[in-house]
Amino acid sequence: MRRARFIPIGGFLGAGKTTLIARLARKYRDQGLGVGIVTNDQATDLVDTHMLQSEGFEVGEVAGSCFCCNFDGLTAVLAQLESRRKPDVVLVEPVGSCTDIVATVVRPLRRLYEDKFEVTPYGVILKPSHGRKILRNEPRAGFSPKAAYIFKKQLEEADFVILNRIDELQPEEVDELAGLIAGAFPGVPVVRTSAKTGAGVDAVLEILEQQGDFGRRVLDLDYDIYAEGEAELGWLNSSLRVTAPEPFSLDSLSLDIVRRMQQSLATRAAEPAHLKTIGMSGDRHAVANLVSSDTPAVLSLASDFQTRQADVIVNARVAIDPTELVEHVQTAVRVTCQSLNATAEFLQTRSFRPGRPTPTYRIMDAV
Ligand SMILES: Nc1nc2c(ncn2[C@@H]2O[C@H](COP(=O)(O)OP(=O)(O)O)[C@@H](O)[C@H]2O)c(=O)[nH]1
Ligand SMILES: [Mg+2]
Repeated sequence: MRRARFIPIGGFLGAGKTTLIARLARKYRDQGLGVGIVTNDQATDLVDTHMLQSEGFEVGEVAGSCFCCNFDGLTAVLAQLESRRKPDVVLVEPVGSCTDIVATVVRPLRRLYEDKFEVTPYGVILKPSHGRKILRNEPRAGFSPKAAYIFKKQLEEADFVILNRIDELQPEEVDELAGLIAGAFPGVPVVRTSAKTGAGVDAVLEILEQQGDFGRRVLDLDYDIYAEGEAELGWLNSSLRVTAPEPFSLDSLSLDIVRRMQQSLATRAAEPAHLKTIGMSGDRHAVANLVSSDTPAVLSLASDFQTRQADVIVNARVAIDPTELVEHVQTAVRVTCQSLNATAEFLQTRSFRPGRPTPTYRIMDAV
């Protein structure tokens, strides 16, 4: 029986996983292949899922727990995708604060589902904004040493590292980052990409074709530090509805919420790992993102649309108390809506610190 290719793409929060997955998915679709995508989050209401669905992809979502701790949730979603239209490739995005993916996802899948899936080499994206400081071991990298520990462990288990966002970097900055990666993880192939422009994405496709002894970098991981590092992040998913008597800009709504959050979090010196919003009105979508305190908020998907009603989802992962994070979101939404002469009704808000990871499987020996 033909096996589907299972393609995990890892990396820290805001590294560019969803953007790269969307690019790879388009390439595979253009080749005539059936594509499935699996997203993952600790809670429901995930911007990534809506964004990928808006591009017409088949997306399955594991919500409420990470794959590593809910391996059966992952295989159930894989089965659903298969029953809809058997995909040739399945692109899979683990939660950006998770690590130990090789032992808890790649190896169990290889061992238990060998007849169904061929697991490709595991690529992990390096996020330059935080990565430069963390790999230089700077004392103020934006996150605590425990969160920086997770960031480094994610890269350590990669079969290849994807040095992303080269469109934003000078050539010497790219070289410096490649040197830092080579110093910290000797011998690991590094691919330089821009998921935004598409540069280097063909090189990723080539590596994914390779067969060999991949998925072998199993981590020596201290789960106490890992759990504490993850729990330092406040997590929030909110859904809300915005209405106004006169049309307002869907793009301004999505971007201004993120901008205002960036400003207010800066007053608390709370480092954002990733803030994102999606504004949805009919089949129109606007997506805004912020990936660190020292980079600007961007409108990554423009709708150029004016509307009187929009559904909005806000996802925030920030080094701050989750209760306080709720206040920042509510204030940013309220002030943004006032400026657009609109009102917001919050439908659902979940905010929490991720719990201690307890993997379903952890396979340490070679598969
Ligand atoms: N300039 C630039 N922006 C990127 C690139 N890759 C991703 N982004 C942006 O970075 C933000 C976070 O990307 P996303 O794919 O959601 O990250 P994820 O959290 O790892 O899934 C979005 O605004 C993307 O548009 C890139 O190569 N260059
Ligand atoms: Mg994502």
